[in-house]
Amino acid sequence: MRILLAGDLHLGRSSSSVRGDCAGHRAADVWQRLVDLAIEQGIGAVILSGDLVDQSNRYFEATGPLANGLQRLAAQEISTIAVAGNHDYHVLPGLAQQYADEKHRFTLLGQGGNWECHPVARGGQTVFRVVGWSFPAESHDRDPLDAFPANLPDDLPVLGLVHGDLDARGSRYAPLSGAALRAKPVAGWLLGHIHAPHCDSQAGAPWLLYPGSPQALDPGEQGAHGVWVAEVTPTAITLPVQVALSSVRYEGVTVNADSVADAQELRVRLRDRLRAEAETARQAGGESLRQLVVDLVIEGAAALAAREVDQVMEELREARELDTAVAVEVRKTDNRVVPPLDLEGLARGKALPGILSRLVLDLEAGRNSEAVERVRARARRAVNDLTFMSQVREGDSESTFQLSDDALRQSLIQAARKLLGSLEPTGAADAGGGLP
Ligand SMILES: [Mn+2]
Repeated sequence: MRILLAGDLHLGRSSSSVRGDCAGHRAADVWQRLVDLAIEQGIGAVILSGDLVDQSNRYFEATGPLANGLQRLAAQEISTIAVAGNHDYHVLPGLAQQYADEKHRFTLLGQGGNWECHPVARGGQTVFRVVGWSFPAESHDRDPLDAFPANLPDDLPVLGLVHGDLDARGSRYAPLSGAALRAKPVAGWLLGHIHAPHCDSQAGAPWLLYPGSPQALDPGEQGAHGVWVAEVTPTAITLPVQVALSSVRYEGVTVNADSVADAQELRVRLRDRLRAEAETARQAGGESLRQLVVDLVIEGAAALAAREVDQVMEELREARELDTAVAVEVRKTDNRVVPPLDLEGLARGKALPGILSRLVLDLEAGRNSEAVERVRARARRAVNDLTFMSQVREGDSESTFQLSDDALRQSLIQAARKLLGSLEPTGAADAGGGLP
């Protein structure tokens, strides 16, 4: 029997930061595509690892599509088995009562945080078992495995099913120990909670799968998103294989502008790169993929004024039709292009270019000169001020701007190099000659 594995649907949500109509990009849309796939591929059971519904306030948006999909699956004798996550611990038990009938064939396992083992049958014969645990409350700060059942029947393969935070000690969302998961007598673990897909397998231990949200929902969740298919044999459950289903893919793209001579050459280089990215995304994303959302970084040393680069970036962000394999939307750009500079030469001067060049050289070499210390303290203060203002405005003590010492140093180098490149050529006359 082939089984379909998924989690973190978050029905009620849709992909964020996508321009225009959200049709096709809603979690409800990917759920319909999941159901289509399960029927097309003759799947025996659909297993879902929690956070099916985004929040109780999405109840009305979520329940229609959920019931419809369950009915379409049930009509093909496909059962759906799920556990609850931290987002739907309060909504799912009610829905499970409603959808337990033959018309929906929906089973919620492990209610109230009590492990439950459930047989999955096909044609009247039990093929494998699912052992699952549901979130009993909004948060849960202990490892659910502490209460894992001691005696599981071992005549058939078992799939473990739980929503929680893998190897994140101190997490409020069911911290799971990877070592403990691998020590359990199951064929594999279907996990939920982390939206980026990740499959991990070690010889002699059950595989661990975070299927990821089938629809990419947030720019932080890069890569191909979809569902996973595994085969249940009499003795095992094979390593799951991803089937891409998301209509949106988020990606970070870094383009090097080294030796680009003018704005037109930069446009060509960016267009070629985005075309290549779109083609790669299309090949990995299958027929469902409609849109590639790109966060673009452009770096390198080029004899282009910063404002010329900024101008091209703005054109890209506003472009509606890029001639690519799938539609590309440039969501965000970061201009890190610096002018090619003779820093050593400039550093011999006494005026501003000389001072800035010495600062850049010290920062790049990791030397803690007096100037470096002063600039770093100023920058650190500015970051702290931003954090303070954000906390006051949002009343949220968690919204701090995390900036490591290294990231701060890199930002200062960027800023100083950009400033150097924007100085008038008269400043450059200060270079090298040691003029008074
Ligand atoms: Mn969750």
